[in-house]
Amino acid sequence: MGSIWQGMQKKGYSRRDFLQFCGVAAAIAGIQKSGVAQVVSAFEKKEKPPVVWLHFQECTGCSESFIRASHPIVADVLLDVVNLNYQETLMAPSGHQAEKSLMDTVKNNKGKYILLCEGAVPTADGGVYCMLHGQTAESILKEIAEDAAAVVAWGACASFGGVQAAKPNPTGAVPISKLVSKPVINVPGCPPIGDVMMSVVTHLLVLGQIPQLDSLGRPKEFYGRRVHDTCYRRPNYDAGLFVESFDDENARKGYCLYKMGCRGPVTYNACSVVGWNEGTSAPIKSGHPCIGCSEPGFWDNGPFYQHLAKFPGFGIESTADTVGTAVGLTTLAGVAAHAIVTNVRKHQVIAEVHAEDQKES
Ligand code: FSX
Ligand code: SF4
Ligand code: F3S
Repeated sequence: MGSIWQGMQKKGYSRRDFLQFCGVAAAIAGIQKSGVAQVVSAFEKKEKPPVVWLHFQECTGCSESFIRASHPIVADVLLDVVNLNYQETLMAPSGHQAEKSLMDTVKNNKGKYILLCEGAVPTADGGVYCMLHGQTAESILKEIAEDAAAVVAWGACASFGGVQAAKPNPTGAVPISKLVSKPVINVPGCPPIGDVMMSVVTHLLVLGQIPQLDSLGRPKEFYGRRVHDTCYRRPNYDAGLFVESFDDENARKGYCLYKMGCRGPVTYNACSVVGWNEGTSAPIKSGHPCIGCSEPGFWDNGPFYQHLAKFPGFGIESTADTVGTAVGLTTLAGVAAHAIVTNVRKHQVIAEVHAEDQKES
């Protein structure tokens, strides 16, 4: 473990930081404590795995999320141990130098480099709506993906088309998987969670294999459960305690956002568990309903503030593979039906707890 430690020392990290790095790196790669040595030695491999990161139709929120992953030491070391040979927003070279860097990586590392993609790819009118150094995004993607060891699609756009593919999809935007003839690891969300992104890269580097994926190509480890299944507001849902408008008393009490359009019950993501900014918050924690940003076609599943009619499956054992992601919208009747089957006693108990909390604060 010498060279990582030496590198970190040069950057001013302490021994404690190093030990923290070892533990966190193992944890985010989904490896038991006993696998720490495996993680660190994988990070230390003499041959740094080449990585290229392509940007297509997107807002760069995925890059922003990645570089703000909440384990800065791991992110720092990760950026040190891979050869990030091409990333338009982070790389120093530009123009011909940047192009050369991309093409050299591909030519000299056939079958070894990892391709990370951000954004959807336009296919209408010969693909002219997104061009990089005189070439269409579509032709660049196909060329670079051809010899990649693994292909990752960051965000809703690269995974499912995102906002570009929303109706009427004027540029004919499609996800990466539509144009690439090998399995693509989809890491959706608009944007995806930085720590989840880093974990996926760490998993690829450390284990040298693709993580287990669900039927939509998402790593099961992070997309295996609905936002609703781990939501801290869930007891309120079960008790039929809902926010009725954004500034009402129930909103202040932190009641369930189902009636405000929350898509948590049909959305698979780790927001309630991992969150952003060292787990500080996530949409629901900030008082806004989930808009289902990790699901295909979420921009067209609106209006966002109209609630779902019903949704399949209640148990946390449900996955996208077993229950699907059918979304329907309804009038108040759907909510009334839910309220009727709600456990009334539970409702009273939780309401009392909220009242008690308020008295204390
Ligand atoms: Fe898409 Fe990435 Fe949404 Fe943006 O760049 S997933 S528009 S937040 O972040 O591609
Ligand atoms: Fe949480 Fe939304 Fe489910 Fe309510 S409907 S419990 S706010 S995920
Ligand atoms: Fe997206 Fe819903 Fe999480 S909107 S960020 S999947 S809470």
